[in-house]
Amino acid sequence: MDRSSNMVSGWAVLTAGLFVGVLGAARPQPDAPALVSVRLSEWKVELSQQTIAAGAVRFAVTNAGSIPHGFEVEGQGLEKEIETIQPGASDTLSLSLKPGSYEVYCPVGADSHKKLGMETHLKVVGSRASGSAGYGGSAMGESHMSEMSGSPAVAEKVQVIQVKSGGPVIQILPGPFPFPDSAAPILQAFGDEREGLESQVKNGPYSNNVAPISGRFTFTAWDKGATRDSVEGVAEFATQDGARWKLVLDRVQTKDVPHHPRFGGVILGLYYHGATQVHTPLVPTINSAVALWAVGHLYKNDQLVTDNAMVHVMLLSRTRRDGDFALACWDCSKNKIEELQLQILPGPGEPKFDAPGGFLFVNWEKSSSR
Ligand SMILES: [Cu+2]
Repeated sequence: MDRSSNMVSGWAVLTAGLFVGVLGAARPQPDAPALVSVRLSEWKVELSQQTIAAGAVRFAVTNAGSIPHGFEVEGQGLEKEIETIQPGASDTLSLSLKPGSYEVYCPVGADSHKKLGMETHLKVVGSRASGSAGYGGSAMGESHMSEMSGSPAVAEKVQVIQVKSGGPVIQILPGPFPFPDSAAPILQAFGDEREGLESQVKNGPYSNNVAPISGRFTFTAWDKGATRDSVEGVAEFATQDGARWKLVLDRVQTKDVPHHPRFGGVILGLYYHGATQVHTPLVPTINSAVALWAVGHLYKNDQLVTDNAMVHVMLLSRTRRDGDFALACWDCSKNKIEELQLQILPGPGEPKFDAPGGFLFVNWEKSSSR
């Protein structure tokens, strides 16, 4: 009797195993948790399966990226996350999930990682008997969707922005960053990049020390995704010492640095800096209509200074108040997007510019785009 019941249950397990095997779910026994492997990287969350059966589930989460990431499951009244995972490390999260749709994402940086694409969905279906037909259908739906989002037709959708400077023009001079205490805990997470950044706390380019100047800047930027972004534009301004500078944008910079991804050179619509852990926290938390990294030709009083000027441009939510143009907020992300920033540094190995701090940093406070 014992033997026959073992045979029956053994057969049942084998049958169930075959059954779910066909469906692609890793559930060797009805009560064993479903296992979902999760791979985190910049900037996506990949699941080994997008649909699982209701009940116990175990997420085995690996951070395959180069900066710390987190993992959160949210939906059907549930919201569970695990502690931040360092690059190369793994962790697990065990949950019991009811049927329904769940959002699965990286919560790091007040959702900045999520907005950059670290978000996907998990569908939890009811009992296997009733869910089997829908299971295959939805799994196909999901894979079809992911194919579509990676297809060349979608990737080649070109976004372009034209930006024109306007409003008061200020030159930003070296000085202390006014929110060092807010930036300090974020800097902790920056690893190797932290040391260089900490020197900017005291004398960084992002200060309240500003001088009114004059000038203009117009450019066009094309965001074609991870590659083939491009820029075109010219800035001309006279600094507080009377020197006349001209910058001609040449091409985008594409090299990613772990905490400083460049998104192919141009990115339209980005929530970053400050508390987000994306790019230096020695800039307040902002929203940008466009951010770009480029190489340009720089002239001073009509003489070529360099063909390798390192340029960072943003059209961002206002960070400074009218009047003295002091930095007005640590979280400036809700302010109107009309501040145009131009930062120019010497190329690698080149001498500092003949300007205060050796860099050029100019803001146009009421700029526009189309
Ligand atoms: Cu993340």
